[in-house]
Amino acid sequence: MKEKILALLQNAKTYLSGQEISEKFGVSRTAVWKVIRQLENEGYEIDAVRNRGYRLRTVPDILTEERLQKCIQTDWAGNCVAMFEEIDSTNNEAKRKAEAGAGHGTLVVSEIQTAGKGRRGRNWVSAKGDGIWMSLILKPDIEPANASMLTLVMALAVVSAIRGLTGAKAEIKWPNDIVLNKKKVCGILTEMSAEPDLINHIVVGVGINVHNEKFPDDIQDKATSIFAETGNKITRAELIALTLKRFEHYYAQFCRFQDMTALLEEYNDQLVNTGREVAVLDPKQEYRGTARGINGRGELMVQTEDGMRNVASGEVSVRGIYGYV
Ligand code: BT5
Repeated sequence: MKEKILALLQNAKTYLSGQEISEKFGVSRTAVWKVIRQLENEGYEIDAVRNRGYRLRTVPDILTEERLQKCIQTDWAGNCVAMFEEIDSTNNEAKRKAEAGAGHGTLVVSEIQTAGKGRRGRNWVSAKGDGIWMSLILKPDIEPANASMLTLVMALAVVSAIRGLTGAKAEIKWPNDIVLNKKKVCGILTEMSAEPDLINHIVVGVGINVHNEKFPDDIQDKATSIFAETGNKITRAELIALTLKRFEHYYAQFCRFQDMTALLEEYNDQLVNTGREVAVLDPKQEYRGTARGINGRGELMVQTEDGMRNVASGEVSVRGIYGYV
């Protein structure tokens, strides 16, 4: 009954009275009212006006396996989707799946993460319904030393997808953040299981804040969402599908040389750090300089008083001297 009433509301051009709905389906008006309440609890916004009836105002952005499968049009990325209502971390689940034999291109998505994680054990805020929390399993034939560059490849894909869907100028903050108006809208976490010269699997985790209107106090100065910056209510399934499509494109380019050579120009065009004063938080010794873009190895080139230094991701963090970027 719920699906039928929903379809009726979706197709209606104007208000539908409770009487009309109850007569159409031969159910009581109380039953209709109960369904309306149920839909509201699921996130549908329904105007109820005396003497006129009900009108559907907004449809929630519900993420389901079927919806994703419909939207995803790729050769291999996301060819198999595992969707969860709740999981500790999609990266952890993807690793478990990869160890159990899941193949290249398998995608894990969850509505909530109870232990979403960033780099070095940091926390990743992953509230329900607000964002995209997903992880892609890769089993590439590349050297383990080149794997960290896949974070940069995914960053290009996310930037391209956000720009494609919203027109907003998303930019990359090297190595693993995407920013909108200099605030963090996405973080990427790449994890690998490998032998000294053989990759078992790689998991590229992507967290994108889509609908969030507020964030916890400790990150609200630097975190943002697509909705907060653009006012656009995009559909998460579409953003996931476009990100995967773009990832396939950039990944093929990356695989040609197993590095960033073929993507250098495009990457540096999207890089927010270029020309900015940065602090390189090297555990051995922190230093400052001016960011000059990445090289073919995906390292950030930083001009310091003592000359150019190439900063490899993984070991260090880079912060803007005058703010987060
Ligand atoms: C990252 O780490 O930015 C990588 C985040 C990857 C998250 C995805 S979600 C799907 C998959 N499954 C996972 O468990 N993880 C991946 P890092 O550069 O270390 O940044 C972490 C820092 O970003 C935190 O310490 C906070 O300061 C901030 N932060 C936490 N949650 C945030 C959010 N939702 N939006 C923006 N910033 C956030």
